[in-house]
Amino acid sequence: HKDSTAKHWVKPKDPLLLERLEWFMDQKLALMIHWGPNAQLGVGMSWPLSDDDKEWSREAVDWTDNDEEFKQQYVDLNKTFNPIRFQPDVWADLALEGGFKYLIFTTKHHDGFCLWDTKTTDYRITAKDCPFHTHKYADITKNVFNAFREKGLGIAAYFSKPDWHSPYYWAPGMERGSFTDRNPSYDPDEFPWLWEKFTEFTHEQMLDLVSNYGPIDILWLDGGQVNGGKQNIKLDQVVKKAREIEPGLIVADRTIGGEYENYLTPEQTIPEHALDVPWESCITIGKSFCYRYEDHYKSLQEIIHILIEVVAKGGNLALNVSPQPDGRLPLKAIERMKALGKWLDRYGEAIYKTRICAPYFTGKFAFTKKEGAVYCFRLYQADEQREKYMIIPFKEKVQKIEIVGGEENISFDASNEGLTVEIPYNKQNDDETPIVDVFK
Ligand code: FUL
Repeated sequence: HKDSTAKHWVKPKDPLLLERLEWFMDQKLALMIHWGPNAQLGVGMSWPLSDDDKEWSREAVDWTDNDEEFKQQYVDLNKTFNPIRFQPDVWADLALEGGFKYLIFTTKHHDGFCLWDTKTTDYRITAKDCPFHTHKYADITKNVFNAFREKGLGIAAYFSKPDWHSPYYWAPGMERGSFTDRNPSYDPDEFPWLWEKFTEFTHEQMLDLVSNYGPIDILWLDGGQVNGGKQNIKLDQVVKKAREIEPGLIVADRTIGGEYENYLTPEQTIPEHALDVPWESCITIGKSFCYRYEDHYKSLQEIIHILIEVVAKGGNLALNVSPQPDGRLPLKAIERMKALGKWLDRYGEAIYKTRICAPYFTGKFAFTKKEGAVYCFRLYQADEQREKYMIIPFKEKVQKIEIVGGEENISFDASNEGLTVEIPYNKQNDDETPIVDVFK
């Protein structure tokens, strides 16, 4: 499930889509947001409903027996979800300040709860039994998308194809909620009429999002198993219709390979080597994709190093941040987002719109390139002192070397090993924990 490899990627034929993928590769940094009623309990999204082994449902529950009663409590969380401190503009402002270029938002996770005003189900944010339905921002997806779009940020709709709430996803006589695996809980060949219903339902939801919540840049389709093989939801048909509404729509049908996986989406991991196809790693700022009352947040240094490694290997980073049940982003996340934005104000030049450049990533050094310039990051580990002299393992001819953010050229010597540079004292950063030096 986790290993996306470049050989799965199929180059689209549509020139507009290729252009959109270049746009995608320019963006580099997405704010991914997993949110829903589950935030109230501070448990993982959807997975507490599953009987899967702990490894797969790794972020599910760590404090209950995961029994039937608990599952019912989870399902009923829509009746108490009332995020009265949700302010979409504040999220969008923070995203902008943090240097994020596009949003990936969970319109519907596997649990089936819809964060938009869809006619297809009552299990949604705007239905009467959800206390938030009277709020001015009740249509959360619409308000989030509009707020981000107004700030010039790109929009990706995360949409789970598996829908554990849909009656069409369960075989007749089968208890909804007897989750055993990644589903569905029946063989589509045995109940073709039911699968047909499920396919229609899914198409309607996807097309509703594309036609009424657009313009959408990316359809981020989770649940690769629902498409391939028997669980065929005729993605070709729905994508065709979606692209009539939204030409050039990027589709990330995860982990399935083929023409609807326009980019690869490794999860909680960075590929070992640089990949010369479009890709995006989704990585959480804490440990979980969902809001936890106690979570261990990555340090600014870790986040920056992850971003550099991802970009040097040719990918985008989708950094996941999960809002609290009241609608605000957690303070620890806000602090890191702001600090990341500050760092990107200075070094973003070496990140955004760059492409891969050998020797890519060595652990100590990372490289990117743009418009005839090569950028080099010297990454410092947490306990490392800043270096005054270093040998950059770059063997091509260079005319001059600058420190990004500073104007002056610095002196260097080219040898077989690479480029020996000396950092003038006044050009060294004065940050207490050195994170990187960036050369151009
Ligand atoms: C996975 C889901 O099961 C996780 O909960 C999360 O949404 C991640 C991004 O994708 O497949």
